[in-house]
Amino acid sequence: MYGIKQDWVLDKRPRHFVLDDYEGGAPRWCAGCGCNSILGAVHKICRDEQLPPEKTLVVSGIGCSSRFPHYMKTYGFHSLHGRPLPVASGARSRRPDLHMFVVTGDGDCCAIGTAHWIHAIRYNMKMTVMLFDNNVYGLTKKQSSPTSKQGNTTNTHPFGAPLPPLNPLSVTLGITNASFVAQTVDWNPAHLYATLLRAHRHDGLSFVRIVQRCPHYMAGYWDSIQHQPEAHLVLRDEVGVPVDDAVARSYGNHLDHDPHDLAAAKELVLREDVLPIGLLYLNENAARYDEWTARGMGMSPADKLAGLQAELDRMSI
Ligand SMILES: Cc1ncc(C[n+]2csc(CCOP(=O)(O)OP(=O)(O)O)c2C)c(N)n1
Repeated sequence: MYGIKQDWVLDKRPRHFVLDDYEGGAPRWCAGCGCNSILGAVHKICRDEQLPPEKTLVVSGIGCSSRFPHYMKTYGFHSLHGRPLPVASGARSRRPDLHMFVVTGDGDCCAIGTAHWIHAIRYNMKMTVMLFDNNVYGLTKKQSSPTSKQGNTTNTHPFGAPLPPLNPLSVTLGITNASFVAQTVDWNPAHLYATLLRAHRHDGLSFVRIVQRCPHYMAGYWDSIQHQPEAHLVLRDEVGVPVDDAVARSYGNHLDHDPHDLAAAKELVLREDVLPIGLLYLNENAARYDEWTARGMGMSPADKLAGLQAELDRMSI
């Protein structure tokens, strides 16, 4: 006899994900590119948080860094230059069930995507936004980006970038309704992992600037920080990025910083003597636009139609 047996039960086995469940194609980034360590951290976070791959979405713009979704075995959207945030906001507005990561370069976010960056921060929809800040346009072969240091030579400014750089953290901290702003570096895997994990667990939009090496076009550019432990200032607080022994041993400069203090955060990000790493700012009470956009999602088609009809009736003369 054909058909499903009456006493048939669905055997739902508990699922356990390993790194292989998140690792997509082999990365084509240069050896030593900071993108590689960030990818490793995100793979580990997915595994440690046991995020179902089919419920995880990585959205990127265009750039070397934005190849990221190809190296994830999750859903991915390699969008347009400067547009990962509107794409991610659109997805989030109707998909509260997804785990979402956004990858954006300093050209992608701080030049062509600036308007979207400002509004996405204000929308505060739940997603982890990673700014891969290598201070250069990598994919298009070494043009100045808005975050390039003054005097840095590039193909667009062979005699040195003429303007002082835009500070992506000061900008973000200046945007209404910002809720989570952090900084880390690609060369310390323990701090990178802890920062991104803390960001992922935040209920709202977490913005993490990752200081990132581009060994091909910017060889040695970050050496004065990377190879000098005292050039890092590790921020500590109970609700901040946890500092484990490995990080504590690597860097001697520590500061107790209350991330709820916006004025202190704004001062910290302007410091040029040290690079503050950890959670700079946190506002757990910031309004969430995705809670508003998801309203009515449970409505039946009949209820939606009835609501529409009622509105149309209101307009009848
Ligand atoms: C609308 C549009 N303008 C310009 C480009 C060319 N373009 C592609 S990537 C890029 C800059 C990439 O730099 P960044 O965002 O810093 O990423 P990286 O490659 O350094 O990771 C530019 C200008 C494009 N693809 N689309």
